[in-house]
Amino acid sequence: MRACAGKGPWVDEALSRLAFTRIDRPSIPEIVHFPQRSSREDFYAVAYPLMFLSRRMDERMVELFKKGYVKGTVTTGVGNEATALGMALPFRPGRDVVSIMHRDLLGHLLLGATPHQLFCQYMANVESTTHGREGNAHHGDAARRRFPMISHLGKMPSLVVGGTWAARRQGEDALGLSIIGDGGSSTGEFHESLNVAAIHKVPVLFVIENNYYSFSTPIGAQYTCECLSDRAKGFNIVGRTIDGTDPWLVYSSVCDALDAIHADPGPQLLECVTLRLQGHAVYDNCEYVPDELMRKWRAQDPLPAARRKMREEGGFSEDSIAAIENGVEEMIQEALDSALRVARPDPARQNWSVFAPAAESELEPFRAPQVKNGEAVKKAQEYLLSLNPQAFLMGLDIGSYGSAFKTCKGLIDRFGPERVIDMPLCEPALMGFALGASQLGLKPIFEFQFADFSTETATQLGLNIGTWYFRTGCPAPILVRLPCGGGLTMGCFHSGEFEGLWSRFPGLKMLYPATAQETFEALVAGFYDPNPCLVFEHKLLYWSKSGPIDFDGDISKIWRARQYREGADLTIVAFGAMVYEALAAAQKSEKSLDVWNPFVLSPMPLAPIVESVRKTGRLLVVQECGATQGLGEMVISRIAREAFSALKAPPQLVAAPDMPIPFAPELECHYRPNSDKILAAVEAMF
Ligand SMILES: Cc1ncc(C[n+]2csc(CCOP(=O)(O)OP(=O)(O)O)c2C)c(N)n1
Ligand SMILES: [Mg+2]
Repeated sequence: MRACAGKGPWVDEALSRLAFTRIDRPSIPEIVHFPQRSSREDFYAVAYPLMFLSRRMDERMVELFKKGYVKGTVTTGVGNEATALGMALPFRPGRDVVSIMHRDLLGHLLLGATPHQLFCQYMANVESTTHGREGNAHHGDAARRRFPMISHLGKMPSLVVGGTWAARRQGEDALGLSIIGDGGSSTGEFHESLNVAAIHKVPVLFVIENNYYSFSTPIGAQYTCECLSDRAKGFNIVGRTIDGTDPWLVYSSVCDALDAIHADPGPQLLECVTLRLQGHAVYDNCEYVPDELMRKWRAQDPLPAARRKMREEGGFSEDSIAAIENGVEEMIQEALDSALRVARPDPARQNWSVFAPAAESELEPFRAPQVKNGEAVKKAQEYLLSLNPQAFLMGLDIGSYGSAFKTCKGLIDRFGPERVIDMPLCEPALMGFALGASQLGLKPIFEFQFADFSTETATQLGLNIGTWYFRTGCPAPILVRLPCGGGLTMGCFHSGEFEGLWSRFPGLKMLYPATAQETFEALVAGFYDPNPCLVFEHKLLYWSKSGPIDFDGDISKIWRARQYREGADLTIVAFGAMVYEALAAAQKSEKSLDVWNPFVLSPMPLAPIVESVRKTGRLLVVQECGATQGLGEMVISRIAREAFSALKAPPQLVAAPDMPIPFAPELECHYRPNSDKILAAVEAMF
């Protein structure tokens, strides 16, 4: 084997170091990556030392856990080394897009992590790849395309699909590697990801590590098909099931699959029937696995078999192998000793910001005389797509149909189906796809058909994307558009707002415009911000409200609360379509009302509104959704704490009742706040 030019992963160095420990010939070859492949004669001299390294590191990790150095848990790959080795070895660190799972310590070592980093990660010290912000197997190197897994199984394949797709779209020949267990393969998003990859012909190898159990649940309670690779038929892709305890078979099958998906891009599914020779995690003694079965598995342990083959097929003597094992043990001990010397994280020296810092940028000014809010959405997207070749739109029915509310009409004609992409109906995988694409330099603009469907993506958007920067240090610039709100007789599944829900997830920015100008500004600011930004677009306003757009190109001025009317007697804070109801109430009222919209919902710029309340002494907040679903109560409590002494009356909230949004026009009208209700509330405050 020859080294793959330009690669310098830790294992190359480790293997060359082990080569010196040999007592007799032959030497340990260096690793090659796709499209080269190792010969069988060379294979075990690489495979066994690495599998041994992985086994011993797993065992040391368990020891450390028992001694209290490792927190959280340890889910070892004991028994899975042949699969982990064979699947990861051909991939090119930093070039291919991968996401490694909790039994793949060896996959991490092969694709860029060092033993020192892994020990640091498990001990959660300052040199852990997550800086102690996440633990256990939840690590990677997002900047080098090794996406860190999250606990929620089934959530990583879509990122690999999006990342690989993005690399390909930028002219690279990247390949993807996505791993899942037999249990994780039952999740909806795993299937969604296969479907998206098949439709968009993304060359991702999906590996299922079938180790017969999902925690304590045997495969008989997990699925009914004969092989998990049978599921490939549903996506019209190639699926194979192989013995995952045979490292050469796994390796050569993966190489075959990569040759095929490289020549004719598209996904493949490879099920490796592998072993879990220990409990699910350190706390699990595995008593639910019958003794006889465990004995049978132990006899199939891939490690002694690989050792034998290193001797028999690789021509290594017993002494050389023992010397290599000693060399591995020494390397592990060195890594552990150095990890134990690393400092613990210091809360006082943390950067606690959940947001990536924004860079200053001057943009092209944009002006339009009089446009409807929905037209402003279209113009903003047109502006962004034309100035940013890396931007693309994704959603349902946004292509020739122009999206449910026509806010994308005509964009496909100008920018083509490569940049205005009609996606299949699977919001969770689409959101993961957007995250993956954002890591490879593209800038997704994601349209939900209705804000209501955003609940489908609570994990992907709220947990994976929201925490991404905090965990990885890599920004996740994704613009998410949410057509929201009621007043169109659409009932409780098509009329929600959800800003309250999404505000509960740290790491997401949010904007809620009311005017055409604000709509344009919100989309532009959200797009250029390095963080995930949610823009709530009230769909009642799309075609009922209009105004000019005058954007001077200065983004920094956008992130501020908006004032619509100056008054001395009472401050009204209104969200979205309620801005217009508040203004109508102000028109009718005899009192002089100061009308505001926070506009930026997260992080909310309340200072000027606090000043307004200090001036007026009265605060009334108006929101369209129920009292406990929105941000009104939070606005009241924050302002009351800051301007308490200035208050002349208790602050009030006009909100819908805490109930689902009713359908019939009469019922919905009764349910929604309006200018009369606001006026009544204003009067009651004097
Ligand atoms: C969506 C989700 N539900 C539950 C869990 C809790 N959990 C963690 S690992 C695991 C078993 C996973 O089994 P499998 O996918 O077969 O992988 P294995 O651990 O066997 O490698 C479960 C249920 C989870 N992580 N994610
Ligand atoms: Mg399993």
